[in-house]
Amino acid sequence: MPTPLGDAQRALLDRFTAGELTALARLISLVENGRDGFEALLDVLHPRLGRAHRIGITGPPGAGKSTLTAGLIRHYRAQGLRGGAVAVDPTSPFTGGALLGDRIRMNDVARDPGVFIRSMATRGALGGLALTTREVADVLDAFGFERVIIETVGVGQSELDIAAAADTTVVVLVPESGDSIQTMKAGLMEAADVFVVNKADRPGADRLARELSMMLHLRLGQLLRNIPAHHGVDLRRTAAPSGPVPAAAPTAPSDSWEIPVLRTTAETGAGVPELAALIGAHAEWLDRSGQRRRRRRQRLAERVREQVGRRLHALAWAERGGAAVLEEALPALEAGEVSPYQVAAGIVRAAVPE
Ligand SMILES: Nc1nc2c(ncn2[C@@H]2O[C@H](COP(=O)(O)OP(=O)(O)O)[C@@H](O)[C@H]2O)c(=O)[nH]1
Ligand SMILES: [Mg+2]
Repeated sequence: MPTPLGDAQRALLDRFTAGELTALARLISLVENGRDGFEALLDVLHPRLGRAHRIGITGPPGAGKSTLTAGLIRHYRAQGLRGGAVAVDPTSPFTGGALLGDRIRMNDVARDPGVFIRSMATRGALGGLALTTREVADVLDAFGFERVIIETVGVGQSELDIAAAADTTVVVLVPESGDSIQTMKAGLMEAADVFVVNKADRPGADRLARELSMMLHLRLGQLLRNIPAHHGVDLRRTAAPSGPVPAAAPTAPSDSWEIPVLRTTAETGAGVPELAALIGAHAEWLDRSGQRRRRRRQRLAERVREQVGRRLHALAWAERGGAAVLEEALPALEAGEVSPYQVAAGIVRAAVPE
């Protein structure tokens, strides 16, 4: 069991429950920095999770992810929904950071109590940045935000992991990335529930959108060929040019989600309502198809695995003196008197006595 809450933590939780934004900010900092008792706080918050729809926004740096995030939050606010966002992007933090442009765009939404925006510190996350980001998203969910946006730069595996933890993942590309479509990381393709071609005001946006649609169409066709025919219908035959269905128009089985491609100009807000509508349609599909339950179940199991890893790590290194054991063993290691495996086994034994 996590340690029980202390008085200060209980007081913080009361203010959090009352909807105080300063308490939310404080709690997020505790989680972000892995301060004493943060696991106990997350434990108490857990029953309050599950109301928010989580939206992952990922793509190359400068694609307009933050601009889109701000646009979506504005759109949700106009609908009376509250929106929280957490961004993992060391190159352009939401606040206090390098990009003046970001600050200006976020400022007008940042004064609103129904909005909370946070850039993640990318150092010192206990158990990894991806896990900590998901926990911050949990805190926003528990606070009562109906929409939680997680913005990440789609460059590395850990960023993709973050995006994959969302209910709906939006992959944002720009015309400049058109040439790289062939070489685009498979992971980024696989992660997408919705594709956005942003900066549609620039030349090449239409072409990129067409290429993406074509690629998705091809992939859908391939997918269908690998699905065994059901209800006596041979999908191969109906999809063939000579069949009753006109040329190359594979349609997905009725319970699958066809990944849409949308053009936006985030700077002017053009396409933002359409993006919100697509996210809403995907949310409905998640419910209808049972996918939301499946994804949440996987996420819960994954969280347990990650937390076990984090606890064992903390036990071995901080709480049962693993670092000191290693330090002490270094001369013997160097002299070849013990192997790294023997030292490691000793540290693990001290952490988890049999
Ligand atoms: N021309 C054009 N520029 C845009 C558009 N959306 C965003 N930008 C600009 O692109 C730059 C990067 O935007 P930002 O939202 O910070 O991108 P991020 O790094 O993906 O979060 C900023 O200077 C924006 O003003 C758009 O639709 N058209
Ligand atoms: Mg950004």
